[in-house]
Amino acid sequence: MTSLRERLAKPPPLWPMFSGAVRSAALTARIGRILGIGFALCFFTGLFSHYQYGPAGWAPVPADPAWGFRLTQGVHVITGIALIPLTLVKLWSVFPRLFTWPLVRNWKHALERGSIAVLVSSVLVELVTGFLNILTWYAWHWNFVQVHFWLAFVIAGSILLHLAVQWPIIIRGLRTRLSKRPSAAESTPGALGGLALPAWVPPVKPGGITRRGVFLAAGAGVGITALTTVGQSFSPLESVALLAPRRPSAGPSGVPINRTALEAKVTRDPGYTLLVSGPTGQLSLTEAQLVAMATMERDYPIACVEGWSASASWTGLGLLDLMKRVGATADSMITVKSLQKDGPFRSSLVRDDHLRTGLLATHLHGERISLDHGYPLRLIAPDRAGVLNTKWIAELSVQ
Ligand SMILES: Nc1nc2c(c(=O)[nH]1)N[C@H]1C(S)=C(S)[C@@H](COP(=O)(O)O)O[C@H]1N2
Ligand SMILES: [Mo]
Repeated sequence: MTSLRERLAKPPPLWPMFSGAVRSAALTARIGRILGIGFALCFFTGLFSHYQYGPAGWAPVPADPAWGFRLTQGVHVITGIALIPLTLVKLWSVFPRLFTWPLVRNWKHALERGSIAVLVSSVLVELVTGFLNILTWYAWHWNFVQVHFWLAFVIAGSILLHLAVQWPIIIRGLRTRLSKRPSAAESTPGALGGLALPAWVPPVKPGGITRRGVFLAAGAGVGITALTTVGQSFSPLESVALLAPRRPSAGPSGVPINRTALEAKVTRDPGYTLLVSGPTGQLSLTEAQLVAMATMERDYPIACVEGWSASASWTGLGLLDLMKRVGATADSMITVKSLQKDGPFRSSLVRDDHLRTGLLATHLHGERISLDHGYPLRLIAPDRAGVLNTKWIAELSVQ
């Protein structure tokens, strides 16, 4: 009779064994380094865009440069997409470690494995739901923005913990040449953790893809995904934006539509008037009056939180100029309400530099604005998330 202890010393008969010579600490550490840089870029651009999405009352609202949000949100989404193949390659490179035997050696090892489980699952949820969000497919009932935001901190914390725990192996891996022929001890799951090899580990099989080959293939994968999506916000590359959910020039007046009038249940109203109210009075303006007052021209891009963006040139009325006629000042807070009856984006608040620079647009690229772009009147401000640039304005009021 073999004791339980002896039986547990060896993995069960059908337990997966990995004997390839490609995976190694040198490869994993290098992929990890790029992944770390990618996550940092994605995290900080995401934080900034989150702030612009719902700015804290005490902090100033940036409005300069006009393309600021376009850049940060564009980088956030492109790095997020590029992180998907890179994460998969990283997971592939350490995959055999899932099957190290014994599964758990001691409480410290259990804790380490637990923290990896948290890291991997939160990264996968974040990347997959983020990607579905870009495709505007909300296949869940919870609030995407809140979950995406808080999960990012769980990931950041788990990455720092992971770095701290693995630091000696990472440093050793980075110091080992990628092209160096791996020894048996270097290329097995146990060896990745710096352990001596038990006798049951199969010998290394020669041949197959090299470490350098994996590294180049991963680089090509990331490069191709980035190149074929960056065109959704960088128009010179629009023609190769094969994987991008949106093209920056596909839509009325050469600008994409986020939500159409039909989706928002907004129709043309011949009797339309804009209601403007403030501390010193009320104004009611017809469409003809608004168009007659529209003399200001501005080049402000539209940049959606879902990643696409497009340059656009608008004509309209200065928001602050109009609001001053009902007693607003540059320090006021303005509520913009849409004709849209329901939906999360039917109103927004404007203050600070957005109030001073914002435009109530009647024309886009010299044409009367289309119903889908917010006819008869829409808000557009520089360096501001698309979602806050309310379309089909019905009412403006000073808070
Ligand atoms: N009333 C209203 N305004 C809205 C929206 C909306 O759903 N309803 N969508 C916003 C979003 S998410 C974006 S990205 C921009 C896009 O403007 P566009 O459709 O003219 O390109 O409009 C914003 N304004
Ligand atoms: Mo958007």
